[in-house]
Amino acid sequence: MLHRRRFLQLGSLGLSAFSFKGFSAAARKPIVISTWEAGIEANKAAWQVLRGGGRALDAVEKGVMVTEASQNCCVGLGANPDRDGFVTLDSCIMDERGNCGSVAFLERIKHPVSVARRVMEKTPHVMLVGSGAQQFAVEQGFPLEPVKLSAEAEKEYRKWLKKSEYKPVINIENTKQQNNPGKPPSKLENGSWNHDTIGMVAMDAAGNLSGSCTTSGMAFKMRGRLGDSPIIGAGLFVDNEIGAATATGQGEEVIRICGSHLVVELMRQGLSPENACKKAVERIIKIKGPKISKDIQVGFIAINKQGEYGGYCLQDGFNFAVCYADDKNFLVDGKHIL
Ligand code: SD4
Repeated sequence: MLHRRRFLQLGSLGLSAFSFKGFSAAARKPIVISTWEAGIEANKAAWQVLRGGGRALDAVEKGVMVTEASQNCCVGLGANPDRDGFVTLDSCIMDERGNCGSVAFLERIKHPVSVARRVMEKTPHVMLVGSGAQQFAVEQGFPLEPVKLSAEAEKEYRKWLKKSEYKPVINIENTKQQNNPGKPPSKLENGSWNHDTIGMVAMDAAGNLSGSCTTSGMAFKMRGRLGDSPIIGAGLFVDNEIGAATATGQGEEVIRICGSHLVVELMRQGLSPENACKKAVERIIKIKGPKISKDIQVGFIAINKQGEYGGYCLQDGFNFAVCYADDKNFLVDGKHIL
């Protein structure tokens, strides 16, 4: 009662949204953030869950399903294949109780994030891969989709086959965009984005956090290659006491530093989401030393229990979508170091 009266007094002075010693402002919630411009559409679906008082876990599943179903987003079955011509998908999900599920190297399933959720809820395990993951998905009632590349992926793959050069470069956006810092990234000449992942973290009205991450991985990758996205602690991490983080970019670099877990631990030490993401990017630079190159991109995004959000990346060209009201769903350019 005392608290409420004090809050009302402060509110009448127009001072409700601030903090000082001994009195902290109410957290901004619900809130959802997600990687890249496809995050805008994904956030809309997540917001429908959150605005109705729904659970963050449902929001982060529904949100990224939009991207998985989109044909030109380079995330789901419409995305670029591996170097042998097969689309293989990786995904994970984590809730406020530390429950998590993951699938990797999954073929012919439209919504890997939902299979990851079933792994979390229906099995005693965290991760299923390859044909075992597919078998589980089918047993759970997910239909097997035809083995067929989307028209765009087919075109790109044929182009790639001409040289078959194994030189994976992830998330380096086109020069046009790099010459226009601050402008939203432009699509590549073929109309698609040069990224293959969506990571999403959210806090619901009850103050609970969850996250999801889903990808087709690096285009024309070696068959069987996995990145960070399905790996809990690398591509995604949630700690309901502190915050949640997710990653995109060159998965190998993210795995090396347990990126998303690192971001959450840095927030535990008191860093803001943006500064925690920045420190994680700096760690990658430190580890790579002189081997750091303009061909590597990594971006992190994070939220904390106060509903503060932030992101940071290695180099120009990364952005993320932030949504915390019906009329607030916008893109933020990631600050960068290189
Ligand atoms: C991976 N991190 O497979 C993913 C790729 C990515 O936008 O983020 N692409 O390494």
